[in-house]
Amino acid sequence: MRTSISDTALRQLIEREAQRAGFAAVAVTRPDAIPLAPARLAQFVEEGLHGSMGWMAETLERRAEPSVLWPEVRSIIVLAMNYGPDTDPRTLQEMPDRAAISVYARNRDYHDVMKGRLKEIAGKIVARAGCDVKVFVDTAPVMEKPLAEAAGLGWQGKHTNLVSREFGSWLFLGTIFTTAELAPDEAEIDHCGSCRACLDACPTDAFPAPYRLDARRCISYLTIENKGPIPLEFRKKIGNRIYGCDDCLAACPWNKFAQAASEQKLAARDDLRQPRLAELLSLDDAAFRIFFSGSPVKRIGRDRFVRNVLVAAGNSGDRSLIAPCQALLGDAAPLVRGAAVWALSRLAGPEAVSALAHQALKVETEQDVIAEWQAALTQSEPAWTQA
Ligand code: B12
Repeated sequence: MRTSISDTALRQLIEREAQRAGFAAVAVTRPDAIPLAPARLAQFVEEGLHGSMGWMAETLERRAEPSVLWPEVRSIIVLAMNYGPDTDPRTLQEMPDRAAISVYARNRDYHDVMKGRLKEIAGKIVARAGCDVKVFVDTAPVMEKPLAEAAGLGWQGKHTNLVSREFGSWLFLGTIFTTAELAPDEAEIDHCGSCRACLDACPTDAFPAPYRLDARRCISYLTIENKGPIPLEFRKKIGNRIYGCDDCLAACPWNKFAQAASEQKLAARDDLRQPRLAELLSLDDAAFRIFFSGSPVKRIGRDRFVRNVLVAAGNSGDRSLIAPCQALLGDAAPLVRGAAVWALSRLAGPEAVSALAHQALKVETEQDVIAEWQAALTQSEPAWTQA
């Protein structure tokens, strides 16, 4: 039941509360404002571009149309939080003994930071307007980017993420669905022009065309969503990126207007700015959980994380990492053992690799790890001998 608050007063309340909660921008759209999204999402899934993210296919219908997710929804309030970095994340690529954790994951999990605040704002809206609300950040079947574009917060750039003229490519998105009828804002238009900086910046050629991403090739997917071994063709290209990737975002010229995040919980934790690979390689499950407590990194678990660090170690050319990589050959997780084999094949000489293989293959039973050894033994030249 709607109480007597005027539309203007409700709008003012939403803007005031969003600002108080630390959101950089807020705007409103209608549930039927993204008519092109269902077909595009369906095409994405039909072409298999979502890879192993089976939940994208399972939630297709309600994800594509907000009114299928919640038939009573009348308005969608889209909120954006700035997480702009204070330095260019690409500078880390020149430090091969260090790990690059993508900007979004260098402090608290943004889901946790945003969800509580969205609920507070939603609570205030309910108290004043007597409407129903639902709050979503990231994990719900909601197409946040096209909704944000329709609300006018920015446009979906060629890298497919929302770009803002005020905050560049560094915004997190969240939504409040409500049964209240709110006047919608005007959609933003595309300001990418002929620029293709983000497309050219991708280390793994993950964009089959502008505005389309093949998640299976995206380093973010490969290091976070992908549960198995990282396909060989991408390992060298991943460099030292151990959790997510910022290259397409960081290349965006609109970042010249971006501002460093003022939100302390989203500004980088000092020890996650450029952590040493050597230290990360030594994390066991307990140490991993403590080090990444409250961080989004925690959700991939220690084994997948160490797999990623081993790929970066293999790319480092740093022979002081041979010993910690070798220690992981006996790890309980086949995923870790396999990645350790690859790292050593890039760091140690052929004689050392062949001696290690001889020992390991006497006891190894996992097919994936055996295949890694076979590949390591047939590799003609280890990386450290190359220019
Ligand atoms: C699945 C997912 C991923 C997947 C797939 C990414 C993708 N592009 O789909 C992976 C794991 C790869 C990923 C990576 C990242 N993600 Co992500 N991800 C999501 C999630 C959960 C769903 C996105 C989705 O619906 N994808 C399906 C595709 C079909 O939708 P789409 O990208 O909007 O596709 C559109 C275009 O293809 C377009 N299109 C197609 N053809 C054409 C043609 C023309 C001419 C035009 C104009 C458009 C167009 O139409 C489609 C529909 O709008 C959202 C959260 C959410 N619930 O929305 C976060 C989200 C998109 N991710 C986010 C972030 C921060 C990231 C990373 C930057 C993290 C990192 N640093 O590693 C990277 C960026 C990689 C990239 N370039 O996309 C933020 C983006 C914020 C923003 N400003 O846009 C979101 C919104 C989470 C959040 N709540 O803030 N992510």
